[in-house]
Amino acid sequence: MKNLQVAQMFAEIADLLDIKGDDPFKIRAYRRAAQSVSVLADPIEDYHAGGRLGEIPNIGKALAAKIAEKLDTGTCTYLEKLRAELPAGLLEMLDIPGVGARTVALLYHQLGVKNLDELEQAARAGRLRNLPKLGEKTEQNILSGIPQVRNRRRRTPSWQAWPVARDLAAMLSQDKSVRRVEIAGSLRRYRDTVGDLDLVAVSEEPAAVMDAFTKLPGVGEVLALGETKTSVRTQTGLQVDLRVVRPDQFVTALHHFTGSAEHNTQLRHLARTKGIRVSEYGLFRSPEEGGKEVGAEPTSPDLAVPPEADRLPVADETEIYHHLGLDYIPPELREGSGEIDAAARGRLPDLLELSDIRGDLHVHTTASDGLFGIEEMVEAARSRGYDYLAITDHSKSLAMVHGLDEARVKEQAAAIRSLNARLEGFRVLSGIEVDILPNGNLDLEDGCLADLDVVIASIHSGFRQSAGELTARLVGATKNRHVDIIGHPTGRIIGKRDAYALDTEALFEAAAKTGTVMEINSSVERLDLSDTLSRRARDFGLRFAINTDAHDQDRLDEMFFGVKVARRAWLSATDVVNTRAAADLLTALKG
Ligand code: DGT
Ligand code: CA
Ligand code: CA
Ligand code: ZN
Repeated sequence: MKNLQVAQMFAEIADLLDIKGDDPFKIRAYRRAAQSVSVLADPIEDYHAGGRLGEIPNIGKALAAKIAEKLDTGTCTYLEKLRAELPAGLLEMLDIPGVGARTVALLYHQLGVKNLDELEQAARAGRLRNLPKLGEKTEQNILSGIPQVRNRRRRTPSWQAWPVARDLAAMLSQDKSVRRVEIAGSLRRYRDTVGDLDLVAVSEEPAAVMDAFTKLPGVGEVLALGETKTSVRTQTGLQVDLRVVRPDQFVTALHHFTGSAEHNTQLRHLARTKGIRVSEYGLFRSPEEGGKEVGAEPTSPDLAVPPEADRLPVADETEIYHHLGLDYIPPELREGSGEIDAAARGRLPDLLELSDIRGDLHVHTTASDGLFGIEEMVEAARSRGYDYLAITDHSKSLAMVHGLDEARVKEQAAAIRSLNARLEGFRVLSGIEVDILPNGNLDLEDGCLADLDVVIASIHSGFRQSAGELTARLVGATKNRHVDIIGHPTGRIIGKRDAYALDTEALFEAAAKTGTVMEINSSVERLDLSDTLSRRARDFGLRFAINTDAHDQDRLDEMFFGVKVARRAWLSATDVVNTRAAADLLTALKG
């Protein structure tokens, strides 16, 4: 199965075109194609053999031809041509915080810098500061960013791990020795980054499964090969642990390897007090552990497998929890942070569901840096079953993306009013993502903001100010009576830029006073606020908006990941303003 290779081929083409400054629609077409191919359940070879490549979403004639060529010949002439035009080292430069395709192109064309090492030398020699739009500060940031790129790669952003895990699971489940494969570990708990991937397979022929696993396409080095566990590294450097279990062990094995380790440990302690032993092999009655008569045990309790006669039946994970007197705990909550106690007392939150979301309050259009017009974004929102959509383009200080000034905001709001007059059963909300300037002022006049339905205030520049200055900017924004939502509050880009130095406690306290809503930005690179910060914000009584910040139609789907963050933060629908009907929402925002 060559799905992964084909997806990577398209992703590389997209990056190279981006550095070349090619057409954004074309670049996006390649990124979408990479995505579609990476989530295909069947081998792409089957599509090719059946003449059905065109049936894959986002694959038109030209892309189908490239796939066919890759499968038939092992190469893609177009990619080879792009690679010949640009040095390979440019791609890793894209990983430096604050360095995008445009900067990479500039560094390459003006200085001939071709990779991280050369970039580091040039920056040390002070050769970057005189380039247009760069300056001494950027030079310094690049210098401090390079070691980050080298050191990173310890944890992988989950959005990159998902397609790999799905591909491997799908390929493996096609082997005839395998009955079933499931994704476990931190990925199943929807953590935002993962250390490695964990798969659990059910089979009565473990050796055959291990053999098939190590031979899957995309698998590089075999790190450990055992009877029940095998670890490999993919060609892209991700470790994958596979456990193979018997059918009767499946439920407890999946549970065990979903973790977290802390959750498992706490659960095992609780089980002991109830005379039950929990392990990956099963749930067992263990009277000597519950009663007073603690018998001498020959081996460690976690290594010995108890007699089959003591096995408790568990048809699914819910039954594991019920045997222990607990409500079912969803994977997102299994972090050992109070969930077991809450489950024992029937106090788990009624977690937010994707279907609770009634609209998206943060999207961009062609008026700033989006790829679609208002009506196209509305159409995409309607097709997702939403009741409303807020149009929140950038404000004027972001000149590079044609941010809106007061006059254009007014014009856009008028266009939205007349669009609403034509729409039935859907409401477009006028809005803006107004910049919080480095000096703390908002980028647009109060009078302009007052006329809008939704005002998001965000920071897009001056990230490297002191914690005091950054906090003061955000706290200042919460105090403006027209600001409804703080957008991507910490500015982190997963695996690329850390959250900025910021006193989040002070921000939450200020937002609680003014009733300002915190955004959970669901864009997969951001997920900002994070799960832990969102849970903390909830302690302050704050409300949340779960938004995608989509710059095109497809990325409205990333709402899914924002909802996962909210669930990991123990949020219910009542904590989230965009679960309300439009009229209710507007009252909540203005109240
Ligand atoms: P990661 O890979 O760092 O993102 O996090 P996990 O949670 O996927 O951790 P991993 O891959 O080391 O192990 C997968 C699961 O296996 C883990 O969540 C719980 C279980 N597990 C692994 N080692 C231990 C352990 O030493 N004790 C217990 N109780 N469970 C463990
Ligand atoms: Ca893992
Ligand atoms: Ca693991
Ligand atoms: Zn933004």
